[in-house]
Amino acid sequence: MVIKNHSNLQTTTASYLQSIYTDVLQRSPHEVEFHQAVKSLLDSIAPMLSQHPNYIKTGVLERLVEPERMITFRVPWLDDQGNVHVNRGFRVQFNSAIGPYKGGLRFHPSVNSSIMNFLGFTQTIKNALTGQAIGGAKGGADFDPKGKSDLEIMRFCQSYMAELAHYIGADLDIPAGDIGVGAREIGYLFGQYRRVHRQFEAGVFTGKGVDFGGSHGRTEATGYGTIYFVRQMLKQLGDSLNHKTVIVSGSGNVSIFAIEKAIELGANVVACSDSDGYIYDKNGLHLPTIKRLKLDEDQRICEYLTDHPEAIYVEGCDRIWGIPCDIALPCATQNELDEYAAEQLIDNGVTIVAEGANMPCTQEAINLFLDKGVSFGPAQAANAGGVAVSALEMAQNSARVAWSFEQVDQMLQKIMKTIYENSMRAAKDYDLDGNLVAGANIAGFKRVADAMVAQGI
Ligand code: NDP
Ligand code: 2IT
Repeated sequence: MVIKNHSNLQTTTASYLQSIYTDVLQRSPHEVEFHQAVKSLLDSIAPMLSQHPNYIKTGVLERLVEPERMITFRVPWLDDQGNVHVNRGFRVQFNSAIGPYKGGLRFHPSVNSSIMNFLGFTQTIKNALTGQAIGGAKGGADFDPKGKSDLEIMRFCQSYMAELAHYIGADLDIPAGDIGVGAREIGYLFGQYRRVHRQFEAGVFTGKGVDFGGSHGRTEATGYGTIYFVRQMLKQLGDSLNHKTVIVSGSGNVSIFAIEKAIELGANVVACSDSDGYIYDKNGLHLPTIKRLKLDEDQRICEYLTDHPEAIYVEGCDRIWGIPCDIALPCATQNELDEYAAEQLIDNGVTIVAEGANMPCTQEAINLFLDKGVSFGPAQAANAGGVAVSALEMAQNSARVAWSFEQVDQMLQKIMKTIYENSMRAAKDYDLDGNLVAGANIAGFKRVADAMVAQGI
């Protein structure tokens, strides 16, 4: 490849980064979530870049912000009444410099190319930060699983995978779950992949059932990992989760297992939500009820009050951040916690905010947390436990072995500690002590960038 001879090497790093950002805006004018994710990374690495002009000279950023490829396709399916529906399927294979493309699938009506690109870009940095050999990807469809029958979900998954099967593979691209895609969907998707390829290629998916190649602990990994990360943040402050008041948004995979581990470590988790509203139970949420409602019965969170009339239900999920707490964990979706919510949390004395979801805090909210000395754990570090255990699942599939839950959990704890330490160290190296946003972005970026430069790709 041609190494760019940047005439603007003499100009400031800031104007160089601005030119990268302007190009992204021009090339993908409507992709606001993607713009936000790119801007956050560029802002974070600015102090590091001015000390390492080689990254500018080799044009690595120009390459990093452009996905290697995006595949879009038609997903036709039949509902239970025999009506035809058509959704749009996506897979963005963002970066394969350090390993095969890796990242989840999201089924949600809001899915579009902006959401895919922001998630694929973030995944690239996150995966590098885990220290494992996984590149970045994301996929999904603008399909709404809410209210669909089991057979409709199965038909949709089969139609989606009939096309995607041609683009993935155990050494090429390995999908997993995300919003709207859990163990049931992974089962249907994997089954369809096997029909297309006529071989048992376990490593092509992670998050599989443990009876057909799944890893113990993958279901719990993201939520548990977030709490292990928070434990490190607290340790730095000479504190622990014991008796802390915690609020967690969402009530899906990440939220439920974050709640479970937080309770196990002595916290009082008082609130969680779904997209309709939130529940507040000041004496502590009863997790078995939430699990039954959300994992077994596909119910709305307001149903919690049927068994727990002492709790309160409030319509509108964003108002959850008005509840006083020590620790806030946004675990639902992007941009769910804005500047106003951050102000409320700070006024109520929050000390730690960690992102279980991807990009749940707006940039304005993050700036406020950092300015006011709130300890802030960014998504690419705090929720990396899910994909880290996915990589452990791939390792088990390659070796045709199965580790116990305890073995996987021990490895997860170690990985989260290392991610925390590496992020803190990277921040310190550039005089940004304690800024985990900068530290995580710098550490993740450096690994991918070095691999891209070394390979000339
Ligand atoms: P689930 O589908 O299991 O749960 C999502 C939860 O968030 C539900 O409670 C859902 O409520 C709520 N939610 C979704 N969209 C919205 C919205 N637009 N507004 C308000 N609430 C919403 O997904 P996961 O728990 O797997 O994912 C949650 C977040 O964590 C996502 O940002 C995902 O990218 C991220 N993540 C997931 C990982 C994983 O391993 N699963 C790994 C790392 C990050 P409702 O049911 O009403 O829609
Ligand atoms: O955002 C994420 O890290 C995930 N949805 C998990 C990806 C994976 O491949 O396990």
